[in-house]
Amino acid sequence: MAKQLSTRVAIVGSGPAGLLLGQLLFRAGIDNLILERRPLSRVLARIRAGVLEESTVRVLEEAGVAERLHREGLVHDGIEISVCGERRRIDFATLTGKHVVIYGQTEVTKDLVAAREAAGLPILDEARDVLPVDLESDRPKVLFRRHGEEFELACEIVAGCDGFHGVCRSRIPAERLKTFERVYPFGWLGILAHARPVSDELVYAYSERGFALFSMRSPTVSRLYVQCDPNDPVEAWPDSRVYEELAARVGSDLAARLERAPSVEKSVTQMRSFVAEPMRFGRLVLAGDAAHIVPPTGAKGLNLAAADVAVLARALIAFLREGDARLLDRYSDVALARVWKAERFSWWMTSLLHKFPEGDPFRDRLQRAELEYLFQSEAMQKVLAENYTGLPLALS
Ligand code: FAS
Ligand code: PHB
Repeated sequence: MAKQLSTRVAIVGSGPAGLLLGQLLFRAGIDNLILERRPLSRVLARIRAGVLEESTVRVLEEAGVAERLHREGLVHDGIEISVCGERRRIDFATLTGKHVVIYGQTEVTKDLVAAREAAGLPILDEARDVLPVDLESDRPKVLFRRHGEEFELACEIVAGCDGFHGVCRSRIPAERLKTFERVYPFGWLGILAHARPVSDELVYAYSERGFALFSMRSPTVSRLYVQCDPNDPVEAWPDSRVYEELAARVGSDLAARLERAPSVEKSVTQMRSFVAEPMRFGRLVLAGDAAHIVPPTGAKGLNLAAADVAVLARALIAFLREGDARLLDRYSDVALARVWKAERFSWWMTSLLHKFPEGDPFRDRLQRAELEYLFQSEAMQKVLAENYTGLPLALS
């Protein structure tokens, strides 16, 4: 016999989307419970995104978890684009009056988990065989197993924040779900190293050998990426090869500043664009990577998750506190309007900066022309700057 539990919002997944939603609902006095498949220690150890839009910082402030972010985050007013060694700075402050904050997703997750634990709120990690059911009724449930026990969690809303490989999206009947996908013919090999960044700001580099990104987590920790074959095992990329390619893909002045410190983390990230529509089915709502994926070139993944949650939290608070379903009924449309603009920008940045496999000379010439146009046109630089720093967040 399954053990009976109940809450108002069952949140599946304790990544940034699930944790942020849980925190915003808690601060609005709405009972919620988070189910997480992995041990919490695994969740806290993940190295993922590094760039926060101002609107994401605002949402984290609203959640009451931005104090360390303001203390330790690095405010950046621009990035540099390098094309075969020649660089052009994209000046966010001048072009948009906005900036971004460099603060690792790992730290955002730690801050959200710390806030949840301080409030004495549960994260049921190592939850297995999670299965949302009765989603078209007004009393959905989530079945799961944990530490050998069977559970039945009664709720009013199931929030699918369980990422691209989660279970929630699959609980929408195929005939009610439309998906859109583009898989890229390359991946990113990323390393983390205790080494001073080569530049004060991020450098995105196009070269005939492939893309490279020089990012950071602090003035003494570099986060570095090189375009690689999507099927490359990390073993194919010893540090010596990573640093050789990083140096070869950017101008000699930056290459000379590359401190070749041993990597403390190394992983290959696949590159895909993906959207599932709608982001709601009955009492199930999707947020974050559960509903959409972007290639990380535009630094949008984490920021899109935060934007979904900013809208969803408002919709659930109105619905569960005042019985007002209007924003909940509009949630999918409002979220997807932003998602598709971020999908476009992420696809554009990826297509602009990566070396595509041979075979399409016309495409290659268009790419070089677009890079040249970006370097020459302030209008084009403004388009990049306003998308990179984040479009205005529509909450209804
Ligand atoms: P997440 O995937 O972070 O969280 C989902 C959670 O649900 C996980 O903890 C998972 O264990 C859990 N879960 C899954 N199935 C479950 C189930 N059945 N039951 C219970 N729990 C379940 N974005 C950038 O902007 N820049 C980057 O550089 C970048 N790098 C990335 C590298 C990698 C390897 C990956 C996978 C993603 C990267 N992203 C990057 C995107 C990433 O930051 C996501 O956008 C962000 O984690 C989205 O957060 P969530 O939607 O919470 O999903
Ligand atoms: C990172 O620092 O991990 C990072 C920064 C910018 C990106 C992608 C990843 O576009």
